[in-house]
Amino acid sequence: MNQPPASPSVSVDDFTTDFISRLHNSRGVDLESASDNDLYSALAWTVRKHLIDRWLVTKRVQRENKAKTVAYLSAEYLLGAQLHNMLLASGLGTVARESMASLGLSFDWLAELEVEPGLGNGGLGRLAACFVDSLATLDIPATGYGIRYQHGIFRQTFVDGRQVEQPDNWLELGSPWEFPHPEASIVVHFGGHVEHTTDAEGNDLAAWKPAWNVLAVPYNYLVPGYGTQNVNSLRLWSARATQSFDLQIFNSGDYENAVRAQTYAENISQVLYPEDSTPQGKELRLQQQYFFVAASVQEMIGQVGTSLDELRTLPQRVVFQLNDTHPVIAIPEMMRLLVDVYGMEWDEAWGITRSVFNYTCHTLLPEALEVWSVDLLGRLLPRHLEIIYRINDDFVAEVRESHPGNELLVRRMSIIQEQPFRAVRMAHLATVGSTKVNGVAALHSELLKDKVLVDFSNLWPEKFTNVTNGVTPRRFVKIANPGLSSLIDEAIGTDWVKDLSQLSRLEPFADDAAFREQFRAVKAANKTRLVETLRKRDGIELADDAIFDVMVKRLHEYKRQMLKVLHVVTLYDKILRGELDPESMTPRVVIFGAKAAPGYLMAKEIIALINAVGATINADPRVKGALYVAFPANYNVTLAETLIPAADLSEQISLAGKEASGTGNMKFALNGALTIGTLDGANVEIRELVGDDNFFLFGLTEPEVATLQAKGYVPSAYYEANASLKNAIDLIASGAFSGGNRQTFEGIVSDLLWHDRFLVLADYQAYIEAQNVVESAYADQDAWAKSAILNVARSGFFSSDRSIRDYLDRIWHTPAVPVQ
Ligand code: OX2
Repeated sequence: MNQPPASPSVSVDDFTTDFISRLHNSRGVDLESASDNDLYSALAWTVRKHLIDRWLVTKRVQRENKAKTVAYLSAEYLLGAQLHNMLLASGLGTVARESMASLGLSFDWLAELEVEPGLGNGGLGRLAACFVDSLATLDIPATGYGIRYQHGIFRQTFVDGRQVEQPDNWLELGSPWEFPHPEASIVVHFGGHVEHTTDAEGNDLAAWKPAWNVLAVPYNYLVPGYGTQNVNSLRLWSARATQSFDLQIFNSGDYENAVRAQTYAENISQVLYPEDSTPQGKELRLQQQYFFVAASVQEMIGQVGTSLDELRTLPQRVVFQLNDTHPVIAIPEMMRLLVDVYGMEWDEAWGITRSVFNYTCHTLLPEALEVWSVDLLGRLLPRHLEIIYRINDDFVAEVRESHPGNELLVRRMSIIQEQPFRAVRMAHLATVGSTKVNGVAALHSELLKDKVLVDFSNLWPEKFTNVTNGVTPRRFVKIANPGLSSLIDEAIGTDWVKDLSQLSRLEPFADDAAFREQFRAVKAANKTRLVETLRKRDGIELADDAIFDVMVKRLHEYKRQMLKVLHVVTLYDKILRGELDPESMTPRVVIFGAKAAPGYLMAKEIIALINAVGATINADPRVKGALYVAFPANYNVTLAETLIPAADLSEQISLAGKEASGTGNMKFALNGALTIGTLDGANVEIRELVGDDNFFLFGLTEPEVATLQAKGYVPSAYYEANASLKNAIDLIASGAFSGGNRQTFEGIVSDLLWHDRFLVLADYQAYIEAQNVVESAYADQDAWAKSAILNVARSGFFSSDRSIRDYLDRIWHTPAVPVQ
C-alpha cells in the first residue's frame, strides 16, 4: 500500500529505541513495569515526534508569509481516535507495527486503549473535524478554535433497555496528543456594567467594567495533512480561574467558599452540552460560547497587530467561519475590540467586521435557531448587548429605507425578537454581520434562502450560497476500510486518497466480474470484522450471512428511527401471522446506533422501544435466522469506522425538508452501501450522482410535505386505512414488546396516532414497498455488488476536500501556502 513519504526515513530499530527511551524518560518506567497507559502514551509520543518538525516549519512559514488564515470557530470537534490518523500522516504505520511486535506487544491492542476525544454531538462536530483535516491536506493556513471540554459527549449505557448516561472521562489519564500553553493564556471577562463618557469631539466612549474573569488556557493539537508536509493546529481553550483560591478564607477553615470562585470559573469548560440540533438555553452555555470566541478573536488579532494600520489589514489576514450560531457572539466581540479597545470609528469597524465573518447554518428546524434573552445577555455581556442594539438600529434603518412602511417586515427581520420574550436572534445577527451565509447541501441552501431566511435573501441575494458537506476519505475509507482501499489502489492507483474525484475511474470495474467478486469478498470480511467487534465490545452475537441494514445517527424524531422500528415490527408481525415465510426471506440484521439528548424524553422512549423490540424478536425462535435487531450502546466515531464499511444498506429516512445535509449518508455510499432514503439533505445529491438505479428512493418530497401539512395531516387516517401499519402499531400497543404491559409504550403510540409531527405514518407504505424492492435486489448478489461499486465510483464528490475547495472559491479566497 502506498503511503506518503515518511519523515526522514525511520527504521524499526530507531523507532523501538525511541519508544523505550520515551518509557524511561517521560514515564519513568521500563518495559516490564509499564502500565497500559504508559505503553500507549509512549507509542503516541514516538509517533508524534515525527510530525512536530513539520508543524514547527509550517508555523514559521505561515508567520513569515503573513499568510491569510482560516479561523474555523466551532463549539464542537468530534475528532475520533488520533493514533491511526497520525500514523497515516507520518507514514509510520508499518514501522510502528513491526516495532511493537519486536517487543512482543500487540499494536492493535495498544491502539484500542485510546479513548477517543468526543468533543462533539454528531454531524456538526464531525464535520468540523473533517474540515480541519482537509484544510491541512490542501495546504491552507488554518486554525480550528474550540473548547477543550473536560468531559465530552456522554458514554451511553443501557439499563433495562433504557439510556443511562455516564460521564466521558477522556482526560482521566491525560492525552499524549495535546500541548498546553498556560503562558499564552488570555483573560476573558464577564458581567459588570458599562460606563459611558464623551470625548472632546463629542463621541460616545464606552468602558466595560466587568465583574469577573477567567483565564482561557490554550491547548494545541496537531492537524497533519495527508501527503503534504503541512501540519495545521487545532487550538482548544480550557478555563482556569485567575486566582486559584482565596488564601484568607482558606486559612479561616472555610474550604468550600475558598475554592468556590475557582470551581465556578473552571466549570466553563467542564462539559459538552449533549444537545444536537436544539439549543439549550443555559447560562453556562452562553458563557462557553463567549469564552472560546473571545479568546480566539483576541488571539487572532494579536497575531495581526493592534495598531489601526495593522487592524485595517484584518480582511487580508484572516477569515472567520462561524460553525452554526454557537460562535456568533464573536461579531459583537470584534466590534467591541475594534471600537472600544483600539479606538476605531464605528463605521470602519463594522465594515471590517462584516468582511471577516461568514456563517454556516446547519438546520431548518425553527426551534433549533438559537436565541438569547436580553436579560441574560445583558447580565453576562452588557457591552455586547449595547453593541447588538446599535447594529440592529442601523440594520433596521436600512430595512425601513428599502421598504418604507413595512413594519411587519421590520419586525420579522429584526435581530431582536419581542415575543414570546425579548431576545437576540443569533441567526439574524450572524446573517447581518457576515459576508456570506451558506447552507450545507443543495436542497438545504435553497430552503434556507426561500424559507428560513427568505427576507434576508430578498434584501441581499448575493450573500447566500451553498457548500455541500463532505467527509474525509482518509479516516472514513483509507483507515476505516483497508480492504476496499487496497482494492481501489490496485485498480486505479493511490491518488484517490488526495483526489477523490479519481474514484470515477473505478466505474468500468463495475462490469468486471472478477472485480465484483473481490469487492464482495472485501464486504464479507468487513462484516466478519464487525461481528467480532460487536461480540467483544457488546456481547452481541450476529450472523454474518445476512443483509446488514444500518441506521446510525443521533436519535431525533425528524430522523425517524420510528419508521425503521415500524418496518422491523411489520416484518415480525407478518412472520407471526404466516404471511411471510422466515425460511425464504433474506436474513436481515438491523443495526441501530443512536444517542439521545438526556433531556429529550421522546427520543429516550424510542431507544427503549428499539431495545424492547430487539429483545423480543431476538429471543423468539419463530424468527430465528430471519430477523435480528442489534443496538450496540455508545455509538461513536470508533464504532462508526467498523460499522460503516460492513453495511449493505444505509438508512437515510428523515422527513423531507428536515435533515440539513447528513454526512453519514456520504460515508456509507463511499464504502459501498446502497442507500434507502428520502429526498432530503444531501441524499438528493447522492442519488443524482450514483444514479436512481443504485438508490432506493421513497417518500414525500418537501413540497408534498408542505402541502399535506397545510391541508391538515391526520395520522390516524393512515392507521385506519392500512392493515399492516395498523397491525404493527397494535402489536406495540398490545404490550407484545413490554411483557404485556400496555402502558409502557403508550406515549409513543398515542403520539404517532394523534400528532406524528414528522409524518412517519404518511411515509410508512412507501417505505415498506421500497424495502421490498431492497429485498429482491439483494437476492441478486452480483447485481447488488455492481450497484455498490457504482456507489463508490460516483461518490468522489463527497470528499471534504471538495467542500473546502468550494469554501475557498465561494467564501474564503485564501491562497494555499505549501511547506517544503
Ligand atoms: C447537523 C445537521 O443536523 C446535519 O444534517 C448536518 O449534516 C450536520 O449538522 C453537518 O452540517 N446541529 N447539528 C447539525 O445541525 C445542528 C444545528
